[in-house]
Amino acid sequence: MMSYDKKDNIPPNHPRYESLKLRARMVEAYNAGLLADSGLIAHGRGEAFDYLLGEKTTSMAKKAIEAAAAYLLLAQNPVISVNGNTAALIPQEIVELAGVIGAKLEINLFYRTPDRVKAIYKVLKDVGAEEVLGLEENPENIPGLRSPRSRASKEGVYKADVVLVPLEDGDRAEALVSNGKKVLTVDLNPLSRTSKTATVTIVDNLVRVIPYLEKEVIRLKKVDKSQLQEIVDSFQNQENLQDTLKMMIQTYIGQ
Ligand code: PTJ
Repeated sequence: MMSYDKKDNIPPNHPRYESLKLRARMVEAYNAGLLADSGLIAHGRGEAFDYLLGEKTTSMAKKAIEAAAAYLLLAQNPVISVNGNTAALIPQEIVELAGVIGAKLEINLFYRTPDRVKAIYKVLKDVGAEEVLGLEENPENIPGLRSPRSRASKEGVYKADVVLVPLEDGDRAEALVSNGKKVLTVDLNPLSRTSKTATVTIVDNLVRVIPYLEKEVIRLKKVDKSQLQEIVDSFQNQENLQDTLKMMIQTYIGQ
């Protein structure tokens, strides 16, 4: 296989160094059997939106991250759902975040194959995950869904009150919300059905979000529950999405 995409071949002074490094990581993850082929396409779509964000965490995203941290700290049963893109981009960070919150980790794949589940499980274990759900032979199902994404671990997503689902598909986001769960998502596309459906949408790159979210969780652990509740109550997802979209359009037309 040609090695043009290997991280080592990207000159550090290349103007798109960081973006190309991430791309190379995704190709490696695909070759290692972690990522769905559609995961590469999804990543490319994300890159385009990230370009419009200026590849930085906006003030709107910071607000959404604060709200997500508050939701996670108020939750009785918080769960982090892990797909191929998440495992490829930030395995260590997602495991650390789960530890800081006391959240469960559950593998949930749209393009589910036994080999991909095994590969993702191994990556999470290798970076220190203690328990990883989503491998059960007889899982529960989320009512209203027919794809493999209807799978939900009895001790995980099925009984969760708050679920962090980065790069979620629209049907599942809708089904989770309809089943009474608070859905926190990370999606660079503010127009996606998932973005519009979720309780909190963080429009930012997952690689920037998760370390920032961990810091916010640590900061907000020191404040009392009434303050966390205020953060949650004052967050308006639709308004936040509209402000983000306005910012992207202004970037595009150069204002
Ligand atoms: O691993 P699987 O089998 O569960 O499959 C995962 C993918 C992502 C392939 C699957 O869920 C899928 O097809 O997703 P979609 O419908 O293409 O949606 C992916 C969304 O994530 C798009 O709106 C992208 O803009 C966005 N996105 C891509 N990369 C990132 C991202 N958002 C945040 N950070 C990223 N790095």
